[in-house]
Amino acid sequence: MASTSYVLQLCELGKSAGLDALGVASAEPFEAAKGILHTRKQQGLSGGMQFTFRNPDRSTTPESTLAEARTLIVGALAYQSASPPKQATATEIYGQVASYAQRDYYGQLRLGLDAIARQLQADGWQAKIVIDDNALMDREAAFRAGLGWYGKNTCLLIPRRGSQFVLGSVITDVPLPYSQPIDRSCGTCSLCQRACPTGALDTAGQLDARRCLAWLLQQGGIFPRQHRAALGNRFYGCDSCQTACPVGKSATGLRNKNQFEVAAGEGAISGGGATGESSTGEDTVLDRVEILSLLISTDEELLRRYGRFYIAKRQPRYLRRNALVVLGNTGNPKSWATRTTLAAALRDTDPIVRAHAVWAARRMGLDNLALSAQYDCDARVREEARLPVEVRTSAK
Ligand code: B12
Ligand code: SF4
Ligand code: SF4
Repeated sequence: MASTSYVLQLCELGKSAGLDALGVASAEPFEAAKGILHTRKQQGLSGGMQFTFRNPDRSTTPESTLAEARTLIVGALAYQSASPPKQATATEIYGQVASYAQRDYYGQLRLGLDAIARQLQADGWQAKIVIDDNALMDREAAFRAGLGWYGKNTCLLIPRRGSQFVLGSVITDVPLPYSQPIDRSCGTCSLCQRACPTGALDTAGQLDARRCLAWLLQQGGIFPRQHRAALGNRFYGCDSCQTACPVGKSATGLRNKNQFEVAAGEGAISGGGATGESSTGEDTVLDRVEILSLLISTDEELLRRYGRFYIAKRQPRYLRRNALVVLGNTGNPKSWATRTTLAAALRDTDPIVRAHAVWAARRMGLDNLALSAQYDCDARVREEARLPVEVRTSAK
């Protein structure tokens, strides 16, 4: 077995490359988590998601990624809280991008884990990095590596720092001493459950993906009608169950990466703090999207601008769909720019775009713009024209 000082040396490398917390765990299969994946699927709570649900054996068995796997070195990288939503004007309407997607945090995390993997390889060990990959349940790895505990928002909470972290692992064959999992719970707090706009979090700490806005924005097809109003101005991802969480909010500037406090995770062998911002070289901030300009953009432009997002089947129509729901919820019906853009979307060749444009128009009280939709050749568009829509109070 390699010594604790070797672990500390690896952690030091990760910290210097920007990681905020690190822990070490056994690469034994995650048997309990596998059972949970199967149960959630059977109960329908996975809402058609693939990800780790596609092949539960694989995503809970590190050996399926590296045959000789013995150890997981798990790293966490903090991301900044979302900037406050910018106010819509007559000509500009903004859709909010969730904090974790505003920059290429996964790229930064990869740099940190890569520093560790390269050292392991230089010392003759095998090492593979997995980040947000269907091959491994990242939160379960982080839990086992003592980085934090499961909150009722289902996220991995790091003590005193909260859940605004991305997680990833180096799977390796080196035998190392393991960190201890943290025995902690949320106690009587239930702020995240109450903050969820769609009631997607149950009291048993489970997430119902069929109601989770973060998933509904990524899923293909028609955006479920019953959750459109709750979407508000969210364009990609949802932060509500994390921003409601008090853990990590007490220390000043804790969520600001530049001032990030260096503090060791309790169960983890070593935690760390970034001394500066690492950069992947193409690290641009994308905290919000301008809805009207998105709606008049070409497919190529949309894929170029938002290509790092998870977009169902890589079809830009789903970016337009999400933008139209945001438009219905926040657009100004008196604005000429809004009406013109909406009129164009109502004539779009794509029925998914037309269907959501009908809803957006009606949500803003602009039924007159969408009258011809009742004769549309596509049943989904006709349905949007027929079913009742609650007109926004601010649009009346
Ligand atoms: C599928 C997925 C989603 C789905 C489903 C999320 C979910 N809760 O399952 C959707 C699209 C909704 C989603 C949303 C988000 N995601 Co996501 N997602 C994933 C992915 C790909 C797999 C997660 C998974 O396996 N889920 C399956 C379920 C069964 O797992 P679980 O909920 O973790 O289950 C455990 C707990 O429930 C616990 N448990 C069981 N019973 C009980 C009971 C109680 C009381 C408690 C407390 C716990 C508990 O044990 C279970 C098994 O380990 C991972 C990446 C990866 N490869 O791991 C990222 C990941 C989980 N997502 C991440 C992020 C950042 C998000 C968002 C914050 C993004 C956003 N702002 O929109 C939201 C958060 C929503 C939320 N509350 O979870 C991070 C989480 C980081 C963290 N600190 O936890 C991950 C790890 C990506 C990464 N590599 O950083 N995500
Ligand atoms: S991400 Fe949003 S919709 Fe999903 S559980 Fe959290 S608060 Fe609810
Ligand atoms: S808001 Fe409360 S219940 Fe939810 S994760 Fe945070 S501490 Fe736990």
